[in-house]
Amino acid sequence: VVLPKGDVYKSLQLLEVSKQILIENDRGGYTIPAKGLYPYQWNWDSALVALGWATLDEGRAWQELEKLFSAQWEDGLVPHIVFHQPSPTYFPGPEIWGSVEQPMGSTGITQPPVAAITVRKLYETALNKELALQKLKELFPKLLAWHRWFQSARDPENTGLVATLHPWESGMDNSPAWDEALYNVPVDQIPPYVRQDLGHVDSAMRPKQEEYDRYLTLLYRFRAVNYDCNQLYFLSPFRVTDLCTNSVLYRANLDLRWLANELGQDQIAEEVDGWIEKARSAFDSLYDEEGGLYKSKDQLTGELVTAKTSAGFLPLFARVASASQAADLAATLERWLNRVKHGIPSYDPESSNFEPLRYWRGPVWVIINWMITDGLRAYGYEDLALRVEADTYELLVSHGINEYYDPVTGAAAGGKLFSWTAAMCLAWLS
Ligand code: 9WN
Repeated sequence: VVLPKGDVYKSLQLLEVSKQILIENDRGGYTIPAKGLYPYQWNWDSALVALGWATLDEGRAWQELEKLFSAQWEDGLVPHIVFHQPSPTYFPGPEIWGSVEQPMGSTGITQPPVAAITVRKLYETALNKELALQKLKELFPKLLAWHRWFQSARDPENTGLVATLHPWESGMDNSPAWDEALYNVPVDQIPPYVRQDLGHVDSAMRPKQEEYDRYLTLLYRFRAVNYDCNQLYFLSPFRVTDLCTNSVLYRANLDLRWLANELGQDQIAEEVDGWIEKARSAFDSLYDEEGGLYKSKDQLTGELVTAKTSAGFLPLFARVASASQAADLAATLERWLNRVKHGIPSYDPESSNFEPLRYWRGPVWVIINWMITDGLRAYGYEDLALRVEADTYELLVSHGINEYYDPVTGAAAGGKLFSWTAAMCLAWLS
């Protein structure tokens, strides 16, 4: 980040606050995203938070991943939430994913697979090379098992792109990209429930009740078959090709292949190469040339979704866009940035149902800014990357380290003292 003159003091303050947030949210080897609102270990949060820990304590960064992978299922799935200790402040918790008599240790769905990207970054930048090699050797087979699970459980028809079966798996729960597919899910007779999130943040910032009814309908349907990964793909009434998951997976596969080469695992590198090749050509089917943006797809209708979201820029982070697609994406991004005070909005600010404060339906998420700027740089759009970074810096300095921000006013929103925002700050400014 190029800091405006005289801002060194502000930056140091920001770094100190970020460090304190990670320390406060540390639960002994894993980091909760935010007190009260999210009291467990979340999958992609942890993988990103490890990048923040790496700037403070390499051993602690590796530990974050080890804790996450300690919950890996036998079939290879790495769960979206790990319930290390009971907590009454989050719904749905272990007794809903399992039962009151037999609570589960984790959820039975996953999240965008950031971990291999983190492992490569930690390994490449490690000061303690010996520790890094040892941790890489321990984690590599686990990463591989998870990526194989994506291929077999989430692309059983060999399309080259993986399916996402629950909005929570996408990490962008109530994104407008899921509106059509989610409202096609019939709401079952589900046990009455009380949401806990609304006790922590304003309901105007959170997903709506009709969305939660469907999130739970899906959960109970999956629970009924014990989250059997061979059945879920075929029985889920919600099945999408999510751009975020597929972009992160594509990038993670590039990094997994790099790690395999580093370990001299040629055969595995070839296997991963096969997945990359298949995905590369399949990605083109998600490109909306007219819109100048990639789009997610509803696998059950076969249609690209209509919503234009910030996930549409993530093929840059993946490195899967062509040079001309990257040019279109950069032009679209500039248009979006010109419409708001602070980028990057999570939803097209030109849309009539753009909501600057409601979760994934407009607000700025610092983790997404980090991914998109990484991608812009890789394609040579340095000025645009700097513009987004300056915007992000301004949000952090003026509004604090929150879950997300209003792109119109800059106001901080969602959970406070938020771990992955703090971690991105450390990774960026350190
Ligand atoms: C459900 C923890 C998580 C993030 C997701 C974000 C939100 C959970 C929720 O919080 O999702 O997983 O209850 O809203 O959408 O990306 O991992 O920070």
